[in-house]
Amino acid sequence: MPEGFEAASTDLPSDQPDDLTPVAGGGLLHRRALLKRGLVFCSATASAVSTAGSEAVAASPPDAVSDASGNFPLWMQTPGAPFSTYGVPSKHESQVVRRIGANRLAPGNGVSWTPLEDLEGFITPTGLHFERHHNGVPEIDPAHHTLTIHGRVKQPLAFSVADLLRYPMRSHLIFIECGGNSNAGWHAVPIQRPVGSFHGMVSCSEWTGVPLSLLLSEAGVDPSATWAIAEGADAIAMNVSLPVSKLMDDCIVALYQNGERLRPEHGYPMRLIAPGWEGVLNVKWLHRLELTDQPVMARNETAKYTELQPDGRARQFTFVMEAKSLITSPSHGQHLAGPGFYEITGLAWSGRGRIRRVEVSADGGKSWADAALQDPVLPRCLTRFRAPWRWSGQPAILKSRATDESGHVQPERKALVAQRGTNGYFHCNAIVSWGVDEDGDVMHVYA
Ligand SMILES: Nc1nc2c(c(=O)[nH]1)N[C@H]1C(S)=C(S)[C@@H](COP(=O)(O)O)O[C@H]1N2
Ligand SMILES: [Mo]
Repeated sequence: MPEGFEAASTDLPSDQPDDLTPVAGGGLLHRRALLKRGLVFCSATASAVSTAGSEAVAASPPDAVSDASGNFPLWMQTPGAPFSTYGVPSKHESQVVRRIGANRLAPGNGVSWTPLEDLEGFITPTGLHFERHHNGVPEIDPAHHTLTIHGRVKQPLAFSVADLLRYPMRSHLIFIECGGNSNAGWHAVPIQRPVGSFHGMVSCSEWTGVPLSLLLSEAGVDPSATWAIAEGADAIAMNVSLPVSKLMDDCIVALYQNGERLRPEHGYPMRLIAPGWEGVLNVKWLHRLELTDQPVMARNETAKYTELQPDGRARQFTFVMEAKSLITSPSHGQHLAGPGFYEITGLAWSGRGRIRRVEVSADGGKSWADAALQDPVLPRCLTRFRAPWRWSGQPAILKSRATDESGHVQPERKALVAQRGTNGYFHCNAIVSWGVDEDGDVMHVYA
Protein backbone atom coordinates (compact mmCIF):
# COMPACT_ATOMS: atom_id res chain seq x y z
CA MET A 1 0.00 0.00 0.00
CA PRO A 2 1.33 3.46 -0.85
CA GLU A 3 2.43 5.90 1.79
CA GLY A 4 -0.36 7.89 3.33
CA PHE A 5 -2.86 5.21 2.52
CA GLU A 6 -5.97 5.52 4.55
CA ALA A 7 -8.71 3.06 3.71
CA ALA A 8 -12.28 4.06 4.35
CA SER A 9 -13.87 2.06 7.09
CA THR A 10 -16.49 -0.34 5.82
CA ASP A 11 -18.21 -1.01 9.10
CA LEU A 12 -19.70 2.28 10.27
CA PRO A 13 -23.24 1.81 11.57
CA SER A 14 -25.62 3.21 8.99
CA ASP A 15 -26.75 6.24 11.00
CA GLN A 16 -23.27 7.28 12.10
CA PRO A 17 -22.83 11.04 11.78
CA ASP A 18 -19.23 10.26 10.76
CA ASP A 19 -20.45 9.68 7.19
CA LEU A 20 -19.79 13.35 6.51
CA THR A 21 -16.37 13.38 8.14
CA PRO A 22 -13.64 13.27 5.49
CA VAL A 23 -12.06 9.82 5.16
CA ALA A 24 -9.12 11.00 3.04
CA GLY A 25 -7.44 14.25 2.07
CA GLY A 26 -8.95 16.85 -0.23
CA GLY A 27 -12.49 16.44 1.15
CA LEU A 28 -13.28 12.82 0.24
CA LEU A 29 -16.22 11.57 2.29
CA HIS A 30 -17.27 8.09 3.26
CA ARG A 31 -18.70 6.27 0.25
CA ARG A 32 -22.05 5.95 2.01
CA ALA A 33 -22.47 9.65 2.70
CA LEU A 34 -24.56 10.48 -0.37
CA LEU A 35 -26.83 7.51 0.16
CA LYS A 36 -27.58 8.27 3.77
CA ARG A 37 -28.76 11.84 3.64
CA GLY A 38 -30.49 14.08 1.15
CA LEU A 39 -28.33 16.93 -0.09
CA VAL A 40 -30.25 19.80 -1.63
CA PHE A 41 -28.69 20.61 -5.00
CA CYS A 42 -31.80 21.86 -6.80
CA SER A 43 -33.53 25.20 -6.38
CA ALA A 44 -36.48 25.54 -4.01
CA THR A 45 -39.81 24.25 -5.34
CA ALA A 46 -41.53 27.67 -5.56
CA SER A 47 -39.48 28.52 -8.65
CA ALA A 48 -39.26 24.96 -10.01
CA VAL A 49 -41.27 23.78 -12.98
CA SER A 50 -44.12 21.37 -12.38
CA THR A 51 -43.42 17.75 -11.55
CA ALA A 52 -46.36 16.41 -13.56
CA GLY A 53 -45.69 13.30 -15.57
CA SER A 54 -43.51 11.76 -12.88
CA GLU A 55 -44.48 9.35 -10.16
CA ALA A 56 -44.34 12.26 -7.75
CA VAL A 57 -47.67 13.60 -9.01
CA ALA A 58 -49.87 11.07 -7.30
CA ALA A 59 -48.23 11.75 -3.97
CA SER A 60 -48.22 15.54 -4.39
CA PRO A 61 -51.02 17.93 -3.55
CA PRO A 62 -53.17 18.72 -6.62
CA ASP A 63 -51.72 22.20 -7.09
CA ALA A 64 -48.26 20.76 -7.65
CA VAL A 65 -49.06 19.79 -11.25
CA SER A 66 -48.91 23.35 -12.59
CA ASP A 67 -46.36 26.00 -11.85
CA ALA A 68 -46.84 28.65 -9.18
CA SER A 69 -48.91 30.87 -11.51
CA GLY A 70 -51.24 28.00 -12.49
CA ASN A 71 -49.95 27.60 -16.08
CA PHE A 72 -49.39 24.22 -17.68
CA PRO A 73 -46.38 23.79 -20.01
CA LEU A 74 -47.17 23.51 -23.72
CA TRP A 75 -46.61 19.74 -23.77
CA MET A 76 -49.40 19.30 -21.26
CA GLN A 77 -51.90 21.16 -23.38
CA THR A 78 -51.99 18.98 -26.53
CA PRO A 79 -51.86 15.20 -27.06
CA GLY A 80 -48.37 13.79 -27.44
CA ALA A 81 -46.77 12.31 -30.57
CA PRO A 82 -47.90 8.91 -31.89
CA PHE A 83 -45.93 5.67 -31.68
CA SER A 84 -42.63 5.07 -33.42
CA THR A 85 -41.34 1.81 -34.89
CA TYR A 86 -37.81 2.30 -33.63
CA GLY A 87 -36.94 4.73 -30.86
CA VAL A 88 -34.30 7.44 -31.06
CA PRO A 89 -32.90 9.75 -28.34
CA SER A 90 -34.55 13.06 -27.49
CA LYS A 91 -33.63 15.91 -29.84
CA HIS A 92 -32.38 17.71 -26.74
CA GLU A 93 -29.65 15.09 -26.45
CA SER A 94 -28.43 15.35 -30.04
CA GLN A 95 -24.96 16.46 -28.92
CA VAL A 96 -24.35 13.04 -27.34
CA VAL A 97 -22.65 11.30 -30.25
CA ARG A 98 -19.58 9.23 -31.06
CA ARG A 99 -16.61 11.41 -32.02
CA ILE A 100 -14.90 10.25 -35.21
CA GLY A 101 -11.16 10.20 -35.86
CA ALA A 102 -10.52 8.71 -39.29
CA ASN A 103 -7.97 8.80 -42.06
CA ARG A 104 -8.98 11.58 -44.47
CA LEU A 105 -7.82 9.65 -47.51
CA ALA A 106 -9.39 6.39 -46.33
CA PRO A 107 -12.38 7.40 -44.22
CA GLY A 108 -13.21 3.76 -43.44
CA ASN A 109 -9.96 3.42 -41.50
CA GLY A 110 -10.15 4.94 -38.06
CA VAL A 111 -12.10 5.11 -34.87
CA SER A 112 -15.26 6.55 -33.41
CA TRP A 113 -15.14 7.11 -29.66
CA THR A 114 -17.81 6.49 -27.02
CA PRO A 115 -18.61 9.81 -25.23
CA LEU A 116 -18.01 8.31 -21.77
CA GLU A 117 -18.43 11.70 -20.08
CA ASP A 118 -22.07 11.91 -21.24
CA LEU A 119 -23.13 8.43 -20.11
CA GLU A 120 -24.20 6.90 -16.80
CA GLY A 121 -24.59 3.34 -15.59
CA PHE A 122 -22.35 0.77 -17.26
CA ILE A 123 -24.12 -0.32 -20.47
CA THR A 124 -23.13 1.54 -23.62
CA PRO A 125 -26.12 2.27 -25.85
CA THR A 126 -25.53 0.31 -29.05
CA GLY A 127 -25.51 3.44 -31.20
CA LEU A 128 -22.71 4.87 -29.04
CA HIS A 129 -20.55 1.72 -28.80
CA PHE A 130 -17.11 2.72 -30.11
CA GLU A 131 -16.14 1.57 -33.61
CA ARG A 132 -12.77 0.55 -34.96
CA HIS A 133 -12.57 -0.43 -38.60
CA HIS A 134 -9.43 -1.02 -40.65
CA ASN A 135 -11.22 -0.77 -43.98
CA GLY A 136 -14.78 0.36 -43.48
CA VAL A 137 -18.05 -1.44 -42.79
CA PRO A 138 -18.85 -4.13 -45.39
CA GLU A 139 -22.43 -4.45 -46.55
CA ILE A 140 -22.98 -8.16 -46.10
CA ASP A 141 -25.99 -10.06 -47.38
CA PRO A 142 -26.67 -12.51 -44.55
CA ALA A 143 -28.13 -15.03 -47.00
CA HIS A 144 -24.71 -15.28 -48.64
CA HIS A 145 -22.47 -15.26 -45.61
CA THR A 146 -21.02 -18.37 -43.96
CA LEU A 147 -18.57 -19.20 -41.22
CA THR A 148 -16.14 -21.90 -42.33
CA ILE A 149 -14.17 -23.91 -39.79
CA HIS A 150 -11.32 -25.76 -41.44
CA GLY A 151 -7.63 -26.63 -41.16
CA ARG A 152 -6.65 -29.10 -38.44
CA VAL A 153 -10.14 -30.49 -37.89
CA LYS A 154 -11.70 -33.91 -38.57
CA GLN A 155 -14.29 -32.46 -40.93
CA PRO A 156 -14.39 -28.89 -42.24
CA LEU A 157 -17.80 -27.30 -41.72
CA ALA A 158 -19.56 -24.21 -43.08
CA PHE A 159 -22.32 -22.59 -41.03
CA SER A 160 -24.87 -20.24 -42.54
CA VAL A 161 -26.53 -17.56 -40.45
CA ALA A 162 -29.71 -19.63 -40.45
CA ASP A 163 -27.72 -22.65 -39.19
CA LEU A 164 -26.21 -20.70 -36.31
CA LEU A 165 -29.55 -19.25 -35.27
CA ARG A 166 -30.68 -22.82 -34.47
CA TYR A 167 -27.86 -23.51 -31.99
CA PRO A 168 -28.06 -23.05 -28.22
CA MET A 169 -26.76 -19.61 -27.27
CA ARG A 170 -25.28 -17.81 -24.31
CA SER A 171 -24.74 -14.17 -23.40
CA HIS A 172 -21.69 -12.30 -22.19
CA LEU A 173 -22.21 -8.91 -20.55
CA ILE A 174 -18.71 -7.61 -21.18
CA PHE A 175 -16.58 -4.69 -22.21
CA ILE A 176 -14.64 -4.53 -25.44
CA GLU A 177 -11.56 -2.33 -25.32
CA CYS A 178 -9.21 -1.60 -28.19
CA GLY A 179 -5.58 -2.34 -27.32
CA GLY A 180 -4.84 1.20 -28.51
CA ASN A 181 -7.32 2.82 -26.13
CA SER A 182 -5.86 5.64 -24.00
CA ASN A 183 -2.68 5.68 -26.11
CA ALA A 184 -2.44 9.47 -25.64
CA GLY A 185 -1.40 8.50 -22.10
CA TRP A 186 2.05 7.81 -23.56
CA HIS A 187 2.38 11.40 -24.83
CA ALA A 188 4.92 13.64 -23.03
CA VAL A 189 2.27 16.31 -22.45
CA PRO A 190 -1.23 15.49 -21.16
CA ILE A 191 -3.75 15.63 -23.99
CA GLN A 192 -6.63 18.04 -23.37
CA ARG A 193 -9.74 16.32 -24.66
CA PRO A 194 -12.97 15.04 -23.13
CA VAL A 195 -12.42 11.68 -21.44
CA GLY A 196 -14.36 9.81 -24.14
CA SER A 197 -12.17 11.25 -26.87
CA PHE A 198 -9.07 9.51 -25.67
CA HIS A 199 -10.34 6.71 -23.39
CA GLY A 200 -13.56 6.05 -25.32
CA MET A 201 -12.37 2.97 -27.19
CA VAL A 202 -14.01 0.94 -24.45
CA SER A 203 -17.71 0.13 -24.41
CA CYS A 204 -19.96 -2.43 -22.76
CA SER A 205 -22.72 -4.56 -24.28
CA GLU A 206 -24.56 -7.79 -23.85
CA TRP A 207 -23.34 -10.07 -26.66
CA THR A 208 -25.32 -13.22 -27.42
CA GLY A 209 -24.36 -16.06 -29.68
CA VAL A 210 -23.20 -19.63 -30.09
CA PRO A 211 -20.35 -20.96 -27.91
CA LEU A 212 -17.43 -21.68 -30.19
CA SER A 213 -16.65 -24.84 -28.23
CA LEU A 214 -19.87 -26.33 -29.66
CA LEU A 215 -18.96 -25.55 -33.26
CA LEU A 216 -15.35 -26.65 -32.84
CA SER A 217 -16.44 -29.92 -31.26
CA GLU A 218 -18.68 -30.60 -34.23
CA ALA A 219 -15.80 -30.04 -36.59
CA GLY A 220 -13.55 -32.18 -34.35
CA VAL A 221 -10.41 -30.39 -33.22
CA ASP A 222 -7.22 -32.23 -34.14
CA PRO A 223 -4.91 -32.63 -31.10
CA SER A 224 -2.17 -30.80 -33.03
CA ALA A 225 -4.35 -27.68 -33.40
CA THR A 226 -3.10 -25.13 -30.85
CA TRP A 227 -3.88 -21.90 -32.71
CA ALA A 228 -6.69 -20.63 -34.89
CA ILE A 229 -6.65 -17.89 -37.50
CA ALA A 230 -9.83 -15.84 -37.37
CA GLU A 231 -10.63 -13.82 -40.47
CA GLY A 232 -13.30 -11.23 -41.21
CA ALA A 233 -15.19 -10.69 -44.45
CA ASP A 234 -14.30 -7.00 -44.76
CA ALA A 235 -12.29 -5.67 -47.70
CA ILE A 236 -9.08 -6.00 -45.67
CA ALA A 237 -9.94 -9.60 -44.67
CA MET A 238 -8.66 -8.66 -41.25
CA ASN A 239 -7.15 -11.64 -39.47
CA VAL A 240 -5.58 -12.49 -36.12
CA SER A 241 -4.39 -15.63 -34.32
CA LEU A 242 -5.91 -16.90 -31.08
CA PRO A 243 -5.02 -19.94 -28.99
CA VAL A 244 -7.56 -22.73 -29.45
CA SER A 245 -7.76 -22.96 -25.64
CA LYS A 246 -9.36 -19.48 -25.49
CA LEU A 247 -11.84 -20.38 -28.24
CA MET A 248 -12.84 -23.52 -26.34
CA ASP A 249 -12.98 -21.69 -23.02
CA ASP A 250 -15.39 -18.76 -23.42
CA CYS A 251 -15.48 -17.38 -26.97
CA ILE A 252 -18.79 -17.06 -28.80
CA VAL A 253 -19.86 -16.32 -32.33
CA ALA A 254 -22.13 -13.41 -31.52
CA LEU A 255 -25.26 -12.76 -33.53
CA TYR A 256 -26.97 -10.31 -31.14
CA GLN A 257 -25.85 -7.17 -29.33
CA ASN A 258 -28.01 -5.76 -26.52
CA GLY A 259 -30.87 -8.01 -27.55
CA GLU A 260 -31.07 -7.16 -31.24
CA ARG A 261 -29.16 -8.53 -34.20
CA LEU A 262 -25.67 -7.07 -34.58
CA ARG A 263 -25.45 -3.70 -36.27
CA PRO A 264 -23.35 -3.60 -39.47
CA GLU A 265 -20.58 -1.56 -37.78
CA HIS A 266 -20.19 -4.15 -35.04
CA GLY A 267 -19.94 -7.18 -37.31
CA TYR A 268 -23.32 -8.06 -38.85
CA PRO A 269 -24.22 -10.82 -39.29
CA MET A 270 -21.67 -12.45 -36.93
CA ARG A 271 -18.51 -11.67 -34.99
CA LEU A 272 -16.10 -13.33 -32.65
CA ILE A 273 -16.31 -12.32 -28.99
CA ALA A 274 -13.18 -13.05 -26.93
CA PRO A 275 -14.09 -11.85 -23.41
CA GLY A 276 -11.48 -9.72 -21.66
CA TRP A 277 -9.02 -9.81 -24.54
CA GLU A 278 -7.94 -6.85 -26.65
CA GLY A 279 -10.46 -5.49 -29.13
CA VAL A 280 -8.69 -6.62 -32.29
CA LEU A 281 -9.28 -10.29 -31.37
CA ASN A 282 -13.04 -9.75 -31.54
CA VAL A 283 -13.04 -10.25 -35.30
CA LYS A 284 -16.10 -8.72 -36.95
CA TRP A 285 -17.90 -10.09 -40.00
CA LEU A 286 -16.26 -13.42 -39.08
CA HIS A 287 -16.23 -15.83 -42.04
CA ARG A 288 -13.29 -18.16 -41.47
CA LEU A 289 -11.57 -19.98 -38.63
CA GLU A 290 -8.57 -22.03 -39.65
CA LEU A 291 -7.06 -24.29 -37.03
CA THR A 292 -3.27 -24.48 -37.15
CA ASP A 293 -0.28 -25.43 -35.00
CA GLN A 294 1.19 -21.93 -34.94
CA PRO A 295 0.09 -18.29 -35.17
CA VAL A 296 -0.17 -16.81 -38.67
CA MET A 297 1.98 -13.74 -37.77
CA ALA A 298 -0.52 -11.44 -39.45
CA ARG A 299 -0.02 -7.69 -39.70
CA ASN A 300 -2.21 -7.14 -36.64
CA GLU A 301 0.05 -9.25 -34.42
CA THR A 302 3.44 -8.17 -35.77
CA ALA A 303 3.53 -4.67 -37.31
CA LYS A 304 0.58 -3.57 -35.14
CA TYR A 305 -0.68 -4.47 -31.67
CA THR A 306 2.84 -5.33 -30.49
CA GLU A 307 4.65 -3.03 -28.08
CA LEU A 308 8.22 -1.84 -28.46
CA GLN A 309 9.92 -1.94 -25.05
CA PRO A 310 12.89 0.13 -23.80
CA ASP A 311 15.27 -2.81 -24.40
CA GLY A 312 14.42 -2.79 -28.12
CA ARG A 313 12.32 -5.95 -28.00
CA ALA A 314 8.58 -5.97 -28.51
CA ARG A 315 5.85 -7.53 -26.42
CA GLN A 316 3.64 -9.72 -28.60
CA PHE A 317 0.33 -11.51 -28.02
CA THR A 318 -0.50 -9.31 -25.05
CA PHE A 319 -4.06 -10.52 -25.15
CA VAL A 320 -5.54 -9.57 -21.78
CA MET A 321 -6.71 -6.04 -21.03
CA GLU A 322 -5.39 -5.25 -17.53
CA ALA A 323 -7.25 -3.53 -14.70
CA LYS A 324 -8.09 0.09 -15.40
CA SER A 325 -10.37 2.83 -14.16
CA LEU A 326 -11.15 6.43 -14.89
CA ILE A 327 -13.26 9.16 -13.40
CA THR A 328 -15.89 10.27 -15.92
CA SER A 329 -17.24 13.05 -13.70
CA PRO A 330 -15.75 15.46 -12.88
CA SER A 331 -13.48 15.10 -15.92
CA HIS A 332 -11.71 17.23 -18.51
CA GLY A 333 -13.72 20.12 -19.86
CA GLN A 334 -16.30 20.07 -17.07
CA HIS A 335 -16.80 22.96 -14.71
CA LEU A 336 -17.67 22.79 -11.01
CA ALA A 337 -20.23 25.46 -10.22
CA GLY A 338 -18.75 26.21 -6.78
CA PRO A 339 -17.46 24.66 -3.58
CA GLY A 340 -19.62 21.97 -1.98
CA PHE A 341 -20.74 18.39 -2.55
CA TYR A 342 -20.07 16.43 -5.72
CA GLU A 343 -20.34 12.79 -6.56
CA ILE A 344 -17.14 11.55 -8.14
CA THR A 345 -18.09 8.74 -10.51
CA GLY A 346 -16.42 6.65 -13.15
CA LEU A 347 -15.83 3.22 -14.65
CA ALA A 348 -13.47 0.38 -13.82
CA TRP A 349 -12.81 -2.89 -15.63
CA SER A 350 -10.37 -5.75 -16.00
CA GLY A 351 -9.91 -8.47 -18.60
CA ARG A 352 -8.86 -10.82 -15.80
CA GLY A 353 -12.18 -10.90 -14.00
CA ARG A 354 -14.10 -8.82 -11.52
CA ILE A 355 -13.10 -5.45 -10.15
CA ARG A 356 -12.45 -5.95 -6.46
CA ARG A 357 -11.78 -2.39 -5.39
CA VAL A 358 -11.61 1.17 -6.69
CA GLU A 359 -9.93 3.85 -4.61
CA VAL A 360 -10.18 7.55 -5.32
CA SER A 361 -7.89 10.38 -4.29
CA ALA A 362 -8.65 14.09 -4.21
CA ASP A 363 -5.13 15.16 -3.22
CA GLY A 364 -3.10 13.85 -6.14
CA GLY A 365 -2.52 10.39 -4.67
CA LYS A 366 -1.32 11.35 -1.18
CA SER A 367 -4.33 9.66 0.41
CA TRP A 368 -7.04 7.39 -0.92
CA ALA A 369 -10.58 6.37 0.00
CA ASP A 370 -12.61 3.39 -1.18
CA ALA A 371 -15.28 4.19 -3.74
CA ALA A 372 -18.62 2.35 -3.65
CA LEU A 373 -18.89 -0.26 -6.41
CA GLN A 374 -22.35 -0.22 -7.92
CA ASP A 375 -24.04 -3.58 -8.46
CA PRO A 376 -23.71 -5.61 -10.54
CA VAL A 377 -19.95 -6.17 -10.35
CA LEU A 378 -19.45 -8.69 -13.16
CA PRO A 379 -16.28 -10.30 -14.49
CA ARG A 380 -14.76 -8.53 -17.54
CA CYS A 381 -17.56 -6.00 -17.51
CA LEU A 382 -17.56 -2.26 -16.86
CA THR A 383 -18.19 -1.50 -13.18
CA ARG A 384 -19.55 1.88 -12.10
CA PHE A 385 -17.96 3.40 -9.00
CA ARG A 386 -19.02 6.40 -6.91
CA ALA A 387 -17.49 8.47 -4.12
CA PRO A 388 -18.88 11.55 -2.37
CA TRP A 389 -16.61 14.58 -2.26
CA ARG A 390 -16.81 17.98 -0.65
CA TRP A 391 -14.80 20.41 -2.78
CA SER A 392 -13.30 23.21 -0.72
CA GLY A 393 -12.80 25.51 -3.71
CA GLN A 394 -9.03 24.98 -3.56
CA PRO A 395 -7.11 23.34 -6.43
CA ALA A 396 -7.45 19.55 -6.27
CA ILE A 397 -6.18 16.55 -8.20
CA LEU A 398 -8.58 13.65 -8.64
CA LYS A 399 -7.45 10.10 -9.39
CA SER A 400 -8.93 6.62 -9.36
CA ARG A 401 -7.11 3.33 -8.93
CA ALA A 402 -8.59 -0.09 -9.71
CA THR A 403 -7.63 -3.47 -8.28
CA ASP A 404 -9.02 -6.63 -9.86
CA GLU A 405 -9.69 -10.04 -8.37
CA SER A 406 -6.35 -11.34 -9.69
CA GLY A 407 -4.67 -8.73 -7.48
CA HIS A 408 -3.51 -6.51 -10.36
CA VAL A 409 -3.37 -2.88 -9.21
CA GLN A 410 -3.66 -0.14 -11.82
CA PRO A 411 -0.23 1.54 -11.94
CA GLU A 412 0.65 5.23 -11.66
CA ARG A 413 1.66 6.62 -15.06
CA LYS A 414 5.25 7.21 -13.90
CA ALA A 415 5.64 3.57 -12.88
CA LEU A 416 4.17 2.30 -16.15
CA VAL A 417 6.43 4.55 -18.23
CA ALA A 418 9.47 3.48 -16.18
CA GLN A 419 8.61 -0.13 -16.91
CA ARG A 420 7.57 0.06 -20.55
CA GLY A 421 8.95 3.31 -21.98
CA THR A 422 6.73 5.41 -24.22
CA ASN A 423 7.07 3.64 -27.58
CA GLY A 424 4.69 0.83 -26.75
CA TYR A 425 1.60 2.69 -27.94
CA PHE A 426 -0.82 -0.05 -26.79
CA HIS A 427 -2.09 -1.22 -23.40
CA CYS A 428 -1.94 2.05 -21.47
CA ASN A 429 -3.79 1.33 -18.22
CA ALA A 430 -2.14 4.08 -16.16
CA ILE A 431 -4.00 5.99 -13.47
CA VAL A 432 -5.70 9.06 -14.95
CA SER A 433 -5.45 12.41 -13.10
CA TRP A 434 -7.82 15.36 -13.39
CA GLY A 435 -6.74 18.74 -12.05
CA VAL A 436 -9.44 21.04 -10.68
CA ASP A 437 -8.39 24.70 -10.48
CA GLU A 438 -9.81 27.35 -8.15
CA ASP A 439 -12.38 28.36 -10.82
CA GLY A 440 -13.71 24.82 -10.87
CA ASP A 441 -12.35 24.05 -14.35
CA VAL A 442 -11.14 20.49 -14.88
CA MET A 443 -8.06 19.59 -16.93
CA HIS A 444 -6.05 16.48 -17.70
CA VAL A 445 -2.78 16.51 -15.73
CA TYR A 446 0.13 14.18 -15.06
CA ALA A 447 0.57 14.07 -11.32
N1 LIG B 1 -13.00 -7.81 -39.59
C1 LIG B 1 -12.60 -6.88 -38.71
N2 LIG B 1 -12.71 -7.13 -37.39
C2 LIG B 1 -12.31 -6.21 -36.49
C3 LIG B 1 -11.73 -4.98 -36.90
C4 LIG B 1 -11.64 -4.72 -38.31
O1 LIG B 1 -11.19 -3.67 -38.76
N3 LIG B 1 -12.08 -5.70 -39.18
N4 LIG B 1 -11.26 -4.12 -35.95
C5 LIG B 1 -10.87 -4.74 -34.67
C6 LIG B 1 -10.50 -3.80 -33.62
S1 LIG B 1 -8.94 -3.17 -33.70
C7 LIG B 1 -11.32 -3.55 -32.57
S2 LIG B 1 -10.81 -2.58 -31.28
C8 LIG B 1 -12.69 -4.09 -32.50
C9 LIG B 1 -13.71 -2.98 -32.35
O2 LIG B 1 -15.00 -3.50 -32.31
P1 LIG B 1 -16.25 -2.50 -32.45
O3 LIG B 1 -16.03 -1.68 -33.71
O4 LIG B 1 -17.47 -3.31 -32.49
O5 LIG B 1 -16.17 -1.61 -31.23
O6 LIG B 1 -13.01 -4.85 -33.64
C10 LIG B 1 -11.97 -5.65 -34.14
N5 LIG B 1 -12.46 -6.50 -35.18
MO1 LIG C 1 -8.45 -2.23 -31.75
